[in-house]
Amino acid sequence: MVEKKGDGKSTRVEYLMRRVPVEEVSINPAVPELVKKAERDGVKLVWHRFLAQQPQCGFGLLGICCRNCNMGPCRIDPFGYGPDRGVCGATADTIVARNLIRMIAGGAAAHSDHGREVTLVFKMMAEGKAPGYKITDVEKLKAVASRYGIKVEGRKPEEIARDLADIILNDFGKQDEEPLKTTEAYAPEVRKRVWTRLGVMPRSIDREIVEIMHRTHIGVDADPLNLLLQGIRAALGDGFGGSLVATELQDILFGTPKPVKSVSNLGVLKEDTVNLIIHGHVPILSEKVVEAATSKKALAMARDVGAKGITVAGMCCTGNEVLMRRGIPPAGNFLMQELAVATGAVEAMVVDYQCIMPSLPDVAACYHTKIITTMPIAKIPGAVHIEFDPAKADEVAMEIVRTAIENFKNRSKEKVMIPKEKMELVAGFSLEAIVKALGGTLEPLINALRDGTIKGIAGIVGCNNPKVKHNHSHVTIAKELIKNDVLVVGTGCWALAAGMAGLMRPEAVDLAGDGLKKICNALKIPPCLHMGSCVDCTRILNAISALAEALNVDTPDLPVVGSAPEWMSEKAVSIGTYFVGHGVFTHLGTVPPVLGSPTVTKILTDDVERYIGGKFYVEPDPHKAARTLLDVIEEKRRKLHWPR
Ligand code: SF4
Ligand code: MSK
Repeated sequence: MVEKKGDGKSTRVEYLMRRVPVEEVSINPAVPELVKKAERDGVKLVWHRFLAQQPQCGFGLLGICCRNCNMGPCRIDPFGYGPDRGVCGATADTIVARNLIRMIAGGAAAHSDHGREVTLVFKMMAEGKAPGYKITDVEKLKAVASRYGIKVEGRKPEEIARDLADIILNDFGKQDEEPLKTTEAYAPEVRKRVWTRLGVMPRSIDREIVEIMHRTHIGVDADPLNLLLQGIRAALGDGFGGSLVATELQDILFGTPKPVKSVSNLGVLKEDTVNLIIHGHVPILSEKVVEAATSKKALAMARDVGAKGITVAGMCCTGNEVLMRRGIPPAGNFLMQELAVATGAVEAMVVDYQCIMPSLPDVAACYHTKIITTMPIAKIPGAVHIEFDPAKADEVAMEIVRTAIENFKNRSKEKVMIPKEKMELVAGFSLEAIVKALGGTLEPLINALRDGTIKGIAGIVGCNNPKVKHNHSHVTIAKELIKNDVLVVGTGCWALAAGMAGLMRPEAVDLAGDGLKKICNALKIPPCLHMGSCVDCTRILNAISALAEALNVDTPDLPVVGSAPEWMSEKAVSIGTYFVGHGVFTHLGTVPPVLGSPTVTKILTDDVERYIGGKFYVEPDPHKAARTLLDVIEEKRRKLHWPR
């Protein structure tokens, strides 16, 4: 990274940075401000490392390298002058399809392991073995249990919870050919028939992931279509068994989100308080950290060290979880995690798992911040490890908060620079909250869609990626869609981007078309709705399924589109695939590594629509992408004979 360039003065990275003006890395003014500060402090960030990787491997970008066995690694020449097969005989089609579904396996594994962890804690709670947890939303517990056919009348909530946990846990490792109980409980009947006909109905969450690893081993499945179908099956297993289960049980444990006001961006950090950031994905520990940090005991400890209080701020999807349920202000999304440390004002960043940059301890070494890992499956060299134990959640949370408070004295005032940017937002639009805002039924939304007051619904999700300007595509696409009367709902780092850009304030209705503005004003909602974290993408799917059932159509018939404008993670590949599995036209704003196989590219962006109703569409230009999404919505409305 610090390799010398020819002139002997500047490093390669500095040379490259000169080609990309810092002002252009993000639409968020707090970002370039802190990138410059980090550079002054001698800190390297994700953008520097991205530039140091240039040019990135062309074979990797096209998906045509394979190292699935030790006869390789093998590469296919995309220009036809070199090898057209790997040593074993695998073609570009086979290699690309195998690589892609291994990404799905990775994403499905991450989501579903999150779902498993929540279910295990939920079960411990129901058995009285996790005293720090309780059932917060009994009504939701009963509603969810009833879907699975569990008797709820006349029973204690803990008894119902035990039965629910057992059924859900069984879905992870069962060995029969029957569909997941969660798919049975939640998927529309028409979709179930489509998936059964195609042979993509998930049988067991773990099994579909294992089967991907088996099929992509040297010398097993070489048929690209057959491989991709298994990718869809694993993604559907993730959607139902992993993500949806995580969402539902988290709601039961911590409360189903309802609209809540907060503020976002790095300006939520404060100079005179202990600043503690919670980052990652699973709210099991972070909920407890918030409780501990807001306790009188913690406040007294903070005052003892000279702080005015404790500011807890969120990052990435753990941030979304505690924002939705507790109004905890999010400091930023994926690309901003190192910048939060570079403010020099963060006493501790507590991480659980997923989307946590291993570079955090390196950045923290320039300041006083303690990076605290908490999960046995996610340790980082250079971090402090305080292990989560569900049986002692309150004690662990207090130890973390104490560690942050004790670190306040080590803060160096000269190194502190907190950007002033912050933005008000309203979050917490679970499906239940949306239905409540609509007056208890989806009917008003259906009527508005049918008569064209709202033209359609777009679910925008996914990450940040240094390949594109931070938050630019997220915000551009959302603005274009609301301007054209499309209600935008979304999750993950998109939700944080939209919040920081002011699209989740009631005032954002001024950016909406007349029809959408009318509905938003009547319901007192912003035109972009925060539906939660990455696993909460299933809230969007539940909404789509409910609309389709109410209208007596299949999900692909609805004027609904999906978009992941700045995606980067394997989880996003799995999410995109289960959206397509639900028949949703799904836009990807960064190019997936599939172009090395025209066959696989055509299956994903064309053929698959004939079988399943949805397909992928790849377009890095956010304006063009928004235009196409609007065209798709218009075409769907035309087919439904709805006014356009
Ligand atoms: Fe090469 Fe085939 Fe081994 Fe892949 S599986 S590394 S293509 S020999
Ligand atoms: S945090 S998976 S960068 S959305 Fe869910 Fe953001 Fe993507 Fe992680």
